[in-house]
Amino acid sequence: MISTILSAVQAMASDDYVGFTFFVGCMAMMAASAFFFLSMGSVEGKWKTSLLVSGLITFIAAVHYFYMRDYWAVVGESPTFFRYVDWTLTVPLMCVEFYLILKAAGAKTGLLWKLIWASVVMLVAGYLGEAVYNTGSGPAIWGLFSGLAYFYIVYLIMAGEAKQLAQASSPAVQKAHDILCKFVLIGWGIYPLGYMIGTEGWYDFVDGIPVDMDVVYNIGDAINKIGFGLVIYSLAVSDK
Ligand SMILES: *C/C=C(C)/C=C/C=C(C)/C=C/C1=C(C)CCCC1(C)C
Repeated sequence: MISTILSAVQAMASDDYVGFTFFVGCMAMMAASAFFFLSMGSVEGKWKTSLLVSGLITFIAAVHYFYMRDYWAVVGESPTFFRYVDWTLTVPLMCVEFYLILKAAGAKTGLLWKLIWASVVMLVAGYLGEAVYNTGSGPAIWGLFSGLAYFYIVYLIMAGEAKQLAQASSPAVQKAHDILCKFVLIGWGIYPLGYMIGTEGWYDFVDGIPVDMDVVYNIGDAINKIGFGLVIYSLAVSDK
């Protein structure tokens, strides 16, 4: 596998933005993981698990990025399968982050499961639209289902149960919750854009956008996975 990687690196074309962002993604996710894991030693005990989860999110992504980079270099197609396995592991862990910071205010595992189930529905529907029913109106229909689950998550954290818990939390937790909400609302909003660009059967207005779906997904992952972790990190160092 190493030799495959090396020969693929040598062969990477200078305009291969997908290959390039996969490569940078590997490094960024690894560096972020090292940072989050090593920071665990310098924060209060109550924040250690949150930082551990931040590190796991970027670490799981790093491993998948190595596979995806390789797959793209060798097969030359979008690594849809690895992409969705990665998301199915990391997005529920991002839901765990919400639960962990709100636990002191009384968050119950029921809320956690709602978030996790909604994220699984969102991702399974997205996978079906991208990889299984990816012709005709399939992508639009499954994309809609996926979008509904996404908005349910947005509702839970910005207006529903999680929001109420955040309001009953310390100012530092409240602030972190607000920023994480913005990541979900704006940062996660990058993904449906990539989906529309990359999946046949979507509206024509995105067809002309000269960016590859995987570049959009890779930028989204870097912003959201590392960004989420940094919000948790700054909460952990500011709230003793
Ligand atoms: C680290 C990975 C993250 C945060 C992935 C998030 C993915 C999404 C929010 C995907 C959402 C989608 C829709 C809302 C509709 C179209 C299909 C998806 C799966 C791209």
